[in-house]
Amino acid sequence: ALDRARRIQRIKKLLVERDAVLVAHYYTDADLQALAEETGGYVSDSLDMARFGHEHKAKTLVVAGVRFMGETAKILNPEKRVLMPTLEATCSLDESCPADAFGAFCDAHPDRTVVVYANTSAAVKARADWVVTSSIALRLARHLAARGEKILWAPDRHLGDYVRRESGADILLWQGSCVVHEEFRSQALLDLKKRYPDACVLAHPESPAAVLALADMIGSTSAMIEAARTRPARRFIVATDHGILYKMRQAAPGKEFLEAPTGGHGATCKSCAHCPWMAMNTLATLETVLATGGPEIHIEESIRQRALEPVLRMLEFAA
Ligand code: CIZ
Ligand code: SF4
Repeated sequence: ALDRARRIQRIKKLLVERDAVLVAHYYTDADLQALAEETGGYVSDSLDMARFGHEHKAKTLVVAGVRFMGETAKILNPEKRVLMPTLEATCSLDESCPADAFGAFCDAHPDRTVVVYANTSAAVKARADWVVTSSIALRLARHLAARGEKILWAPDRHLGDYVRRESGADILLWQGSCVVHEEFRSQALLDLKKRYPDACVLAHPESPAAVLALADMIGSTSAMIEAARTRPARRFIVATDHGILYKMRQAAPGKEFLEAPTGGHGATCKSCAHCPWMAMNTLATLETVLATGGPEIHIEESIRQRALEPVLRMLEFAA
């Protein structure tokens, strides 16, 4: 405990010395989220992390999350130094969608507007017409469908399928999925709902359709936190990475949060939903990156410039 306190003090001191600001995702450890909040940094979803990092005056951005979040920060801020506690923190969606294979898929469907999720590499974004996060996915699909555009959607098939069902848009799907949300089990969720009939079920659209069918509310991480705060229920069942509970409890003190049941193949704990890559962000790796100045995110300039267009389009559309 003493070690932890000393480490936190050192990180706070290094953030000041390095003119650095810490931006953390909702799925990272509570310690890191608290540190970001206490040091003038920010905790949010990938869209708001990008916005905050872009608008903040610090010369160095420290991104606690997964690699695509650091890359998005660098795409938007080439003049800033973007550090991450580890570059090994990838994402199963990003990994499912290599740029070469994705480029060939796009080439085979030239009549479709290419929409990629933020959870992709800079090289995949460079091939896209639009980048989206889950907070604006449905709204963008409706917007494009209203203009008569057909969509190629990558990489999350559950999110894409959900957006297709809700919007009625013509969507061709890449077959990626999130290892965390894919683990939620509909039958076990049904059993839990029977045990707690008063509970309100909040689900992230990266979850399978059978899970979404049991949800009272489906939305992005930020929308789920807002629902926890504003819905009258006293008890909630939460189907997304359990890192979000830190912010939910803060936003809705006194309410009770239960984790939606998983298949029991959690990478970091047997039955919890927690992203193994988000879990690589620790106080120790954060301290090291601040002390040593690395690892740092670099993106080839031609790729960065091409990726910047759809990222800016996203920010403008979201505004
Ligand atoms: O599942 C993820 O990685 C999410 C929800 C990212 C985001 O948009 O914040
Ligand atoms: Fe990727 Fe899923 Fe982890 Fe999010 S929770 S970073 S979508 S693997």
